[in-house]
Amino acid sequence: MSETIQHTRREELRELQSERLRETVAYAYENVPFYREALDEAGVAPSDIEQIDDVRTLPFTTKEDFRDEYPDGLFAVDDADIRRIHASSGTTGKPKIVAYTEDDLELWDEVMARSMDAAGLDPGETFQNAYGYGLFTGGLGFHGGAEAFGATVIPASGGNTQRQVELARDLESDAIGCTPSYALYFAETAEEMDVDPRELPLSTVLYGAEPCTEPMREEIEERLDATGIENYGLSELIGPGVAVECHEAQDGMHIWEDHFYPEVVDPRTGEVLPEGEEGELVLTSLTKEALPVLRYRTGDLTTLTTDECACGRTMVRMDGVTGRADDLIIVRGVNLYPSEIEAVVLEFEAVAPYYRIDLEREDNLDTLELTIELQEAFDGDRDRLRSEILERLQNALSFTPDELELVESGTLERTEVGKVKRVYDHR
Ligand code: DLL
Repeated sequence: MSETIQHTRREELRELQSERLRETVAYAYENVPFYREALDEAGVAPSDIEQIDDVRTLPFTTKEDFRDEYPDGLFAVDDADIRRIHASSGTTGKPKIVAYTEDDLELWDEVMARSMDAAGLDPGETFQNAYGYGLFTGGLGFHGGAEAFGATVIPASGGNTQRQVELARDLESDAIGCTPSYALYFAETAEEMDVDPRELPLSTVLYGAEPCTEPMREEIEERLDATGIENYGLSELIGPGVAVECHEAQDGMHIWEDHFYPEVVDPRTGEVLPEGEEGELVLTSLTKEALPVLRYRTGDLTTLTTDECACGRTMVRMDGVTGRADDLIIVRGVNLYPSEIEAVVLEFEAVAPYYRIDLEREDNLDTLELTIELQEAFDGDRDRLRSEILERLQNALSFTPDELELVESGTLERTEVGKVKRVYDHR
């Protein structure tokens, strides 16, 4: 882990990326038949790759490729050189199996330790790791990184929330790592236990693994009186540790692009978009051994910027993920992402950060029902609030749900383990 690489001049970084891309493409071509065929078919030889922009000549790798090559068709090393296996948390179809050599695990520790530093943690502080341990990359990814960074790790894993509150209080955890929805559930559980979550020693929440809008972050920060730092990553590339916000600016996540090279493409045409335009994030690993990945279509929608960051780090930043290309809800011709609905409804103070979207099809017509939870303290006029929310949705998104239900605090199901599910498609 070095300060220097994080502050490298961009021209130098490009040189490093170019060199690493040349190596990665040659290595993948040599060791993974899948890539050899894909490159041959695209008419690209490893020797054609000279500098980092040549990445654009490479074919994409997709989620389907991972599924087709299940379980180990994309691995570039012998089984005996694999030290660890993880799997993606996909809810449908076969999981994506990913592998790590010893060097890959070291790399993972390094990028995660960097993330902890960017998040503003200090070595010696106590990190409560409430990401799930197991095949999911969240638990062990944060665990290794926190140890490498020099933190004291509490391997709490997901769930057991009352105990987690006690641990945070009694062991004086300085930071907690968990999904954003779990951070709120944690705060809620503390309140039920008559522990004021704001009084807990926690000063940083390293949240990630699922989308989190700005109002949701504010809610987390307010409820826990802590700084919320967003983390992004995916198993196919390594797990968490691909990108993280810096605590200095909290303004987009720095991508550790000396190891993961980002592009943003038009999700429909695959064309590379200029900086600042929103599209699908595509990532190429530059130093991975067991599982090199060329131009992986993440499905995650975001924007990139190389504008100067207040923290002085020079690495490109990505915006919070607005949605996944496959999360797009199309109802009666209107295209929407759940996060857009979330951002609008959470602007209302009376609304708690719990909602669900139910999609049905009646007589060949799609309908969307939105259920929103009210804050416990709300005792205002519900009908009025309802019409205000409907009006805001219509103005902001040109969309009105077929039904909008406001329910009491505590009604909607909480996610204690794993990723939150907000959209229920019954069509
Ligand atoms: O979720 C890795 C991770 C663990 C990241 C802990 C951050 C913290 P997967 O289970 O493979 O890996 O899921 C990857 O989750 O493609 C995104 O769709 C989503 N995702 C991850 N981080 C964010 C985020 C981990 N900050 C998939 N915002 C990704 C929105 C996120 N979506």
